[in-house]
Amino acid sequence: MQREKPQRVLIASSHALFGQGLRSLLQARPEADVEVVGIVSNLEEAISALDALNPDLVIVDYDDERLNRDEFLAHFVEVERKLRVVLLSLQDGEEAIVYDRRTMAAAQIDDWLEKWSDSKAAGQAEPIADGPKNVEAYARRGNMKHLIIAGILVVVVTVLLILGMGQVNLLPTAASAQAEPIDRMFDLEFKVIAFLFALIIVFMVYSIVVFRRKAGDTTDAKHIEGNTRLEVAWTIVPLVTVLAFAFMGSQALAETQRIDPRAIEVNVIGSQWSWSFEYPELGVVSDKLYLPVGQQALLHLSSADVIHSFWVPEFRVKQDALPGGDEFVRDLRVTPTQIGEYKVRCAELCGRRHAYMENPVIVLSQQDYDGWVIQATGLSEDPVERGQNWYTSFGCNACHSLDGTPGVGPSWQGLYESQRSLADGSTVTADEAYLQESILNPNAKIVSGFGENLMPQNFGERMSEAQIQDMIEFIKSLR
Ligand code: HEC
Ligand SMILES: [Cu+2]
Repeated sequence: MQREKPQRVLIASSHALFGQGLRSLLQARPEADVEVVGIVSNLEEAISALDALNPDLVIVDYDDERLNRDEFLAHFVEVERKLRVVLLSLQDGEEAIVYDRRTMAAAQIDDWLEKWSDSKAAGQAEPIADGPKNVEAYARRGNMKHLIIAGILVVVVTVLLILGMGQVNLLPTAASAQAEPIDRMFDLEFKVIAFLFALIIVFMVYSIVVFRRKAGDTTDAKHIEGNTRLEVAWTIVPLVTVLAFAFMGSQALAETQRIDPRAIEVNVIGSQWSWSFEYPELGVVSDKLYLPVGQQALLHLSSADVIHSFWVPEFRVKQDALPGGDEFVRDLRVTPTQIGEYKVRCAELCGRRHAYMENPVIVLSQQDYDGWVIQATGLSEDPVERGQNWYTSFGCNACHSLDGTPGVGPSWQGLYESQRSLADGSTVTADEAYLQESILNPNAKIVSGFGENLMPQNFGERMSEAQIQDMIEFIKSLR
């Protein structure tokens, strides 16, 4: 290549040998047509030399640690004149690596070094060069830097997202035992989703900002053929994650459906556009759902017309109410854990007033609930009277008389606080605890003269605690 005037070269190195060696090397090749106009050993010297000597090319000693390379490059990038900067690394023997600086921004140098090493590998000739090992290591260090920064950003964004979402009350208070596993899953899923979101967005935005095309750069991007290790990883990791969530999800589902044999049964009937609640054990129908706290309720859901869906957000669980009769009744189990007033909503678009299909759900303490039952069933406020009522409605009267005549079981006349002689020869005072035990667990103590297993064993399941208490009050009144 022939020029009108020789290229003016400035050498930057604090090693005298580097400058002198390079100068004699260049001068030994007159066909290169270069003139070494000066040797500088630090940035200040270089800056003043730029003005004084007006070089076309600056050759910087790549291996000179005393020379702050980054500062050098950053400075020369800002210089507006047409200037080529080349990094040169002299190797043992006859070889030298040339890092051609061109007019790249400091941030681009890593990419360029990588590309350069690629073109080397592809067999393209570069001026005076060898030693891709060094270059690769340098490029890898650059990639590592980006990975570390992006990794830190991912962690920061994930944490911020999780904290931020903690501020937004996505769900109302949890007021049922079933809400616990559901919220646990939600929580975990949100955290994983926050991480995934951060992973995608951070890498995307980081790439857009940091690796955007510089003005005037018309070179092609690096061609990437694929990365087996990365592809295996991003297949296996999500697969395992999804399987783990499927497993935890099915366990959570099972937990929400755990059966309590003592559950209160309520028939829930949806209709356009309200809910109705039937308590078959009490013979009560209500437009409000009353439930005692801490006790499982087994709701049998059905619909009088179209498909509705029973949903109390505080309870989390949700189930469709279908028309079509007994065959289509769906069950839902809820164990309220917090006393309070909630609202059932219809979660299935069911017509014009679907949004207003709200009925109160009132969770009461056991005591208040018993009070409501008494009121709703129109029963007496007097426990003795209620006990007398249960005496016939639960069929105790078939075996127990009130006037002293023995039947299948002993008469209840004068029973309370009397001495009972038992089949095993011992005696016991018929106090409240004895009466309660005799009802819940009749075989625990058998009255002498009467047989085992004659009294039904299941009153504990059939009768509520309150009813048993009424029963005892009634027996006490027969003293
Ligand atoms: C099918 C018959 C039968 C029915 C129905 C029955 N019992 Fe009994 N009950 C017995 C017999 C027999 C005994 C005595 C044997 C024993 O102690 O288990 C007994 C004993 C008792 C005792 C202890 C009495 C004592 O003298 O020490 C109590 C209390 C009692 N029953 C309550 C009830 C109540 C409350 C009901 C209704 C909810 C009821 N029983 C229904 C047969 C019956
Ligand atoms: Cu509806």
